[in-house]
Amino acid sequence: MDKIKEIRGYELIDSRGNPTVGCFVSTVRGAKGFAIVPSGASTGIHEAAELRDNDKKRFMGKGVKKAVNNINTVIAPAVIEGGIFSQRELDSFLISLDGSENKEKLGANAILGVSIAFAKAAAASFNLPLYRYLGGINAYTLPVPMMNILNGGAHAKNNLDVQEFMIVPKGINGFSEQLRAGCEIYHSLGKLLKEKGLQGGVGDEGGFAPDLYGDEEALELISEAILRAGYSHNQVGIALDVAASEWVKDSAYLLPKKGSVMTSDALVDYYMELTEKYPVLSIEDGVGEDDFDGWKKLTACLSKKINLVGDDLFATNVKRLEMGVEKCIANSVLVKLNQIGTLSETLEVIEMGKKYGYKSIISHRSGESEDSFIADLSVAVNAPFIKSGAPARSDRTAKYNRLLIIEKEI
Ligand code: 2PG
Ligand code: MG
Repeated sequence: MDKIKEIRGYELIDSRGNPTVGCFVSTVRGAKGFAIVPSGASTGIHEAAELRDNDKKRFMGKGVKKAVNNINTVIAPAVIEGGIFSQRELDSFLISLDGSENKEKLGANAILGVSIAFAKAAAASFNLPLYRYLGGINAYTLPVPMMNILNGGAHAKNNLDVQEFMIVPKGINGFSEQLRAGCEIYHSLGKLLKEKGLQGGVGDEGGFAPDLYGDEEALELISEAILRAGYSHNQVGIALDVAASEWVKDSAYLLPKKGSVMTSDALVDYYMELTEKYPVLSIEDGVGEDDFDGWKKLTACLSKKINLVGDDLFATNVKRLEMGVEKCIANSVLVKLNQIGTLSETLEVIEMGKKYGYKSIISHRSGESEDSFIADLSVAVNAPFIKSGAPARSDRTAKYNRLLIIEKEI
C-alpha cells in the first residue's frame, strides 16, 4: 500500500480574480494530485463554511491564507502521521479533526482541497484514470451538458433576475455532438444579440449578459437561437436556475433587479406558464431553500413534466436530501462538492439520490478554475447531467474538454 508523503496548500486565484485554495498531495511511490477549490456567489445558507481571512488590506478581505495555513500546519502533519490511504478514512478523519457542524474551524475550502487532491493522487498511485478509480468498472456513461449561455442574477451586472439560462441537448446522441450543438447555439445567440443591438459582454459563467425587457425575452431569444442553429426544440431544450433563495424577503420574494414582489404561489403559476410557452425542461431553485410549502406546490404542479432541481434546497447534504425525500419535494439534486466539503459526503448524496429516484446534476461553481475534477466525477457516478457554464472560457471548457477526452477512452 502506498502512503501520503506530502500535503501542501497554496493561495491561488479563481476565475473571478478572487483568492482560492489549491492543494498538492504526493505519495511515497511518487504519485501526485493537485486540486483547486471553487467558490460560489449565490451561496445557500445551509452550505459548509468557506474560510476567508477577512483582512481588508488583502483582496478586499477575501484572502485564504488561514485556510492554506490550516492545510500546512494542522491537516498535513495529522494526516501524514495517521498513515491514512483510503478516501473514506481520510474524509472522516478531516471531519472529526475540524469538529464543527459546518467545517468552519479548518474551513470547507481547506478540507475539500485535501480531499480532492488525495483522490487524484490515489488514482495516480493505482495507475488509473480518475473516473475509473472513482467509479470502477461501472463508470460508463457521459452526462448531458447543461450549458449556461445567458447569465443574470448574482452572476451578471445586467437587469435579469433569473441567474442561469441553460441549453440542454437531451435529444441528441453522444457527448461530442451535444457539445457541438451547444457551441453552435451559443454563437447563434451571440449573432442574434448583435443583430438586435443587445451586447453587454459575458457573465461569470461565460454566458452572454445583455440587458433585456425581462426573463421571457431571454427565453424567446434562446428558443430562436436554437432553431437558427438548425436544431429543433425536441433536440435541445432550456433549463433555468432561478436561484430564488437570493430573492427571499420576509415571507415573499423581491426580484432585486426588476423590483417586483411575488409570492411563491405566483412564482409557481409563472413557471407553469413558462413551461407551456417555451421548451423548458428543468427548473432549479424555483423557490427559496426553506420555503417548503412553495416546494410542495412546485413539485405537485410540475414534477411529472420537468426536472425540479434542489441546489440551495439540498446543499449537497444527506440530511437535507433526506428531509426532501420525506417531504416529497423536488425530483433532482444539484451536486457541488464545496457545499459539503468532502468527496465521500458528496458521493453519499449522489447514492441517496439514486436510491430515491432523484437525478444528479454534477455542478461547477460560478467562481471556478482549470480543475476538471467534476468531469471525472460525473462519469464515475453515471450522472445524467453536468452543468459547467457556457461552452466558452477556459474555466468552463476545462470540464467539457475533459469529457471529450473521456468519451474517446470509454
Ligand atoms: C448555482 C451555482 C453554479 P454559485 O447556483 O447553481 O451555477 O452558482 O456557484 O454562484 O452558487
Ligand atoms: Mg443553483
